[in-house]
Amino acid sequence: MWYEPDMDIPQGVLAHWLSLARHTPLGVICDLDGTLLPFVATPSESRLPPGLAELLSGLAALPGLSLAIVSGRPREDLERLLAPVPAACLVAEHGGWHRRAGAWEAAVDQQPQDVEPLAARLQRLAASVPGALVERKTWSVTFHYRLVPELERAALLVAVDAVLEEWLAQAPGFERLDGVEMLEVRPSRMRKSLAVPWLREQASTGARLLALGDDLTDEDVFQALGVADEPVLVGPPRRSRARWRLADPAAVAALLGWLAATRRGEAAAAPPLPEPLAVQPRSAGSARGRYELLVVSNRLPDLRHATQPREAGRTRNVGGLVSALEPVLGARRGLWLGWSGRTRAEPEPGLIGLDDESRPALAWVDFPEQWYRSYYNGFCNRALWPLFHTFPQHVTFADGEWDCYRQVNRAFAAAASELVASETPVWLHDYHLLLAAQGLRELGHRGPLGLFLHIPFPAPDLFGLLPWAEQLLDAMLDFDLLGFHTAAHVENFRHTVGALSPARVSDDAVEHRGRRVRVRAFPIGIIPEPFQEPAAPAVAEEVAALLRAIAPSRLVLGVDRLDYTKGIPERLEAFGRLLELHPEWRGRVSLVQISVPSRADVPEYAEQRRRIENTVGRINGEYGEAAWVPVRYLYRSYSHAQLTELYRATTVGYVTPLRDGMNLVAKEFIAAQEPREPSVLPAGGRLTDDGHDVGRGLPRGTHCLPIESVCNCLVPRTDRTRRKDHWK
Ligand code: ADQ
Repeated sequence: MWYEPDMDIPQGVLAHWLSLARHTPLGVICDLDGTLLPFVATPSESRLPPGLAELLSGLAALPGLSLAIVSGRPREDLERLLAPVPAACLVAEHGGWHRRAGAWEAAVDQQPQDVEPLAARLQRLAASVPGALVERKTWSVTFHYRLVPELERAALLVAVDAVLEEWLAQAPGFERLDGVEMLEVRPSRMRKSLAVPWLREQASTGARLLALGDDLTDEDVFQALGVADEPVLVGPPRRSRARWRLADPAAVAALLGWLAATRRGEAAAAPPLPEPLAVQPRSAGSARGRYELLVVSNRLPDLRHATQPREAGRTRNVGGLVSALEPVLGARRGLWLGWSGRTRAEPEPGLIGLDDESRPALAWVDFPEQWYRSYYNGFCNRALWPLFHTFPQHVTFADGEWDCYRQVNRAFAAAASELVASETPVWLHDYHLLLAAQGLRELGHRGPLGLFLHIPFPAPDLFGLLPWAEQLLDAMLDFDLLGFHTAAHVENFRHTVGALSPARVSDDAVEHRGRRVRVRAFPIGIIPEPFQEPAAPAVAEEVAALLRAIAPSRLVLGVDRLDYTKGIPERLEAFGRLLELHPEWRGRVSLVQISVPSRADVPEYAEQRRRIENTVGRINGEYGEAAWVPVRYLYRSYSHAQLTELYRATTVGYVTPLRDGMNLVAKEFIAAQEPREPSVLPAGGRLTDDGHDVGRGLPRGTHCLPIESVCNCLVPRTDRTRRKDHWK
């Protein structure tokens, strides 16, 4: 079943599909047999009807859209069937081959003859039973039994099982796959999901994917998709990773036709949309009660980049916060809710998406563009962020942005209360969600509510600059537990409550409206082990190449999100000053500054970027020589494996935030060091006894790091082992 012309399509569902249909770049991955074409008696009898060929050609020709037809069939079959659609990319043999612009490329390193002995044995079996058919592909062999009479099937399959079992026992690189009235033996690495990163690359950055498939081999594709993509199961309902369902190939053709018409700007009276399968939009009632802990953060961890399509297990997210939270979420049957990272033109948020197959289980909403502008770029990042980091000169207050912040917090509260029962603990994160406890209480939430603030909490005089200071503070006191990084932030909060609220402040709590709100410092840490693993050869070589490029210089390394709180221009200036005051280091030391792009559409961040680039240019112009570039500035993201290797190869780690909640780079840097031969992290003399302040850098108002500390660290590596006081 799908939404029939005479059925009411919920507005949310329609808006959701319209936003996908209009997205650019868009990738469409469509399975062939059972999805695009109905099954016929033997594969050779399949034909592409002229109407469908025309539809696909039209689709593939649309700007900003890439179409891939994915199949288990051999290349020749796809070439024959899809000849009328030359613009389609083809993926044959379950991802083993892909064709773009007429040329085939192999994705598998097995030798074609590896499977030959098995094919020969299956041929002998097939020869003895009418209707059985063996299909030989480059690296795999398929046994079809659709035409074998029912009575003879059982015996035949017992014999086939025995042959396969024996053969697979001595061929560890291969696996058996049971399809619809066929089974296949193929290299384990060969999966349709290989098409996902491939098509994503074709479609280019920011692509969303629509994937349609009917059988178990398509589940690989669904699994490899990200939260911004849409998997559609074709056929009767079953347990699937897909979030939507269409009845049959006719429904698929109707959907693709609607998609093409929508992109061309033609109006369609009755969109033939799929019905939701795993997603329980808005009613999310089926999820309620299933989870015992809900984590809410503004942004979900990035599924799309973290997906490992070849991994046999479930979809897995990577990253520090995810690694830290996954065990907690796993042990407590937890769910993580956040913004998908996608925006939509419509003024309402998208449906709540739910993927309980991923680890951790994820729920998400798409934001209207207006929310992104007014709430995220607006109130969060132009009011709260600079104010809480004590940069009043960057603060902008706007009534409309505050209203939007309240609206988004209410929406997060509403989504949370749809997803979990009212007794469930909810753990919210960061300055984006300061009002969410109030929203949840209004909706009758009775379970414990906690908030962890990842950024500093300011002193009362600064907090009091907010025109809505009392309202914000009052809403924060609806939490049961408020966590901050440091005791100083806790103190600031207590003083602010004392100054701006009638609540009673006691030792480690605030009493308000008959409730007790606990307020504590929980300095965030990292999980050090991943930063201690040896690098894979490719990663080691990449970093070695960078080192060769700056050789014979020593490496001073800065790694940050590009943010004015991180003190990047100040650090560059300090490095320039080092070269000015200590000419003996010219040609012998290089600063590599890696800045991951961040909030680039907020004017203060664009300005910060310009300032950094100008400073880099000036220093290089002033001191650079033909064979030596003083500062290498890399405006991009690196994997944690690459960063780890860089942290190790560095002479001096250069961490100089002007203000920070904690600073994970400093901790990662320390965790990555080889204890017997460590690099140095000058801490500006601000280490606390418990080490939590490591790398917090500058005293207030200082705009230049004491460069002597960097100079002192540029000693030969062997001497450094004796200077552990610099980094310990
Ligand atoms: P951030 O402001 O993002 O975090 P930080 O604590 O330094 O600051 O964490 C940055 C993370 O991004 C680190 O894990 C680092 O490896 C990664 N990163 C930085 N540059 C990168 C690059 N070029 N490529 C890839 N990864 C990069 C906020 C607060 C902090 C607080 C943390 C945790 O602002 O004060 O410590 O949350 O609570």
